[in-house]
Amino acid sequence: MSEESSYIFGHFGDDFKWGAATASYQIEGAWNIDGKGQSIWDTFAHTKGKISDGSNGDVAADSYNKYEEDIQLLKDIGVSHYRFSFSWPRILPNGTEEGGLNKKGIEFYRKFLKSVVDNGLVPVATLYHWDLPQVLQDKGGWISQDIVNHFVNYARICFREFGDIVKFWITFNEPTVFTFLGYGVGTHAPGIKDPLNSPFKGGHNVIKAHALTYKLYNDEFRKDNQGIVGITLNSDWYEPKDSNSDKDKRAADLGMQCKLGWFANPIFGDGDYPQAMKVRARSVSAMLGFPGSFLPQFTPKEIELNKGSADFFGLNYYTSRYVSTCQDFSEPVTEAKVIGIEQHSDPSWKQGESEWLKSVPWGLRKLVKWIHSNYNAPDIYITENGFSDKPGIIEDTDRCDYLKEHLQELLKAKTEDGVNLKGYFVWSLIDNFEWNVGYLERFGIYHVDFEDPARKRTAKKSATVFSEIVKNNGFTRN
Ligand code: GBH
Repeated sequence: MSEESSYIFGHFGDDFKWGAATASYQIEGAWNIDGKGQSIWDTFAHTKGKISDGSNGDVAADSYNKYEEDIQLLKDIGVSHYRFSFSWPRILPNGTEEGGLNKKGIEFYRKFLKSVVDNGLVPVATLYHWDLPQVLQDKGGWISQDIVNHFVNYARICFREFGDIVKFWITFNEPTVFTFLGYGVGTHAPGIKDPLNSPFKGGHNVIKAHALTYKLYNDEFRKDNQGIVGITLNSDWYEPKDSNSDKDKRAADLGMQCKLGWFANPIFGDGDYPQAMKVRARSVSAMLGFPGSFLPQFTPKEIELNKGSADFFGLNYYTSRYVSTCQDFSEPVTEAKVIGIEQHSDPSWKQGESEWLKSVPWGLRKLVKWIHSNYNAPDIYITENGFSDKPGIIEDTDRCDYLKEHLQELLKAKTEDGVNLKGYFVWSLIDNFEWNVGYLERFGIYHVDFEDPARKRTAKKSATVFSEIVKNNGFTRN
């Protein structure tokens, strides 16, 4: 089952963008400072038993106060782009403009953005990296129809307040994750367990909100601001367990369609859910006595709006799986069971500190090729890619290998397969609050000491290794 890989030299091209990524709740802290409203992650992390180490993001890496240091770290590694996210409740504590705009929140982000550009860096803003205002969750969150307009209005405020500086926008980070883990499995905020219904209802609203936000930018902002707007989707690569088995091949394809295609096909494909996913949803619904289908339907007008509603494809990639079919619906019902795949991994794959994370560099090359050929060769930015280890590791050899090997595969995808790869953002700039596992798993190329009130940052070995690749814009003989 193993795949061969060779080492190549070469560079990514003159216009390739290098960056590092973070997200508001994972780094900012200042959860109740300067008028910020509560988010679903504040609520969730403050609920006993939800976070493995009992921690929360109240202070996190304290980037609310230390963003200038973070910006210096970006300069130190020589990247040109900083992917960060806006905290919706810091801008709109009550979720909507009628509920009051938080001037101090806007001021904070303007100060931050000014510092980013004054330091010669390009800001890449994610509008939604999971920290929904709690007040909107109290009204149903992503399951409620109303969320669509609330999101578009929030986006309008961000375009209006920051659009002169921010030219690179990502509407959503990983909708499959926040809908499925938040509303299906319940291991992420808001912690709802309803695997057969809510994630797809929520996802439907996410796609509508995304498409309307894209239209909004086109109608009201693009002419003056000249930016680009896209979305970040994540997927594992699914490889047939037995490459000679048609059944396994069908399972792997179904996996790709239901995982990546769920959001990618409406936005980058024909505007609708993938045919295979619609069929699967109907048969699972029938089997489990769910009337009709748990997968909602778009109207023809919505399909038109979805189609082509992104200037680029943001991709987060971490790992891959071998897959075969699965007909098991026993509790707990997982995303894989709903899709109908059984996942397998190879014991030779290097294991991260996160149970789910196994290093499979060739999977990334196959994945971007798949996107290239299925969705008409979009511009692709890798908006996240990274590896976890235990707290306190500075000589992070495994992460160094992971980054080098994944960038090798991307270089092949770009130079040998002709994939339109435009940039790469490492996850993450600094150690941070890793959602339901708190501070137990670390993704930073800079270490953060969470025991230290000063939240001291220290470069790991991977910061140096990554910075060398950035400097060479790839891999050179020397
Ligand atoms: C990204 O998600 C996020 O965008 C980022 O915020 C995060 O810090 C980073 O990755 C590292 O995790 O608990 O076994 O059910 C990556 C995709 C999907 C990976 C959910 C972890 C949970 C697996 N994630 N998955 S499990």
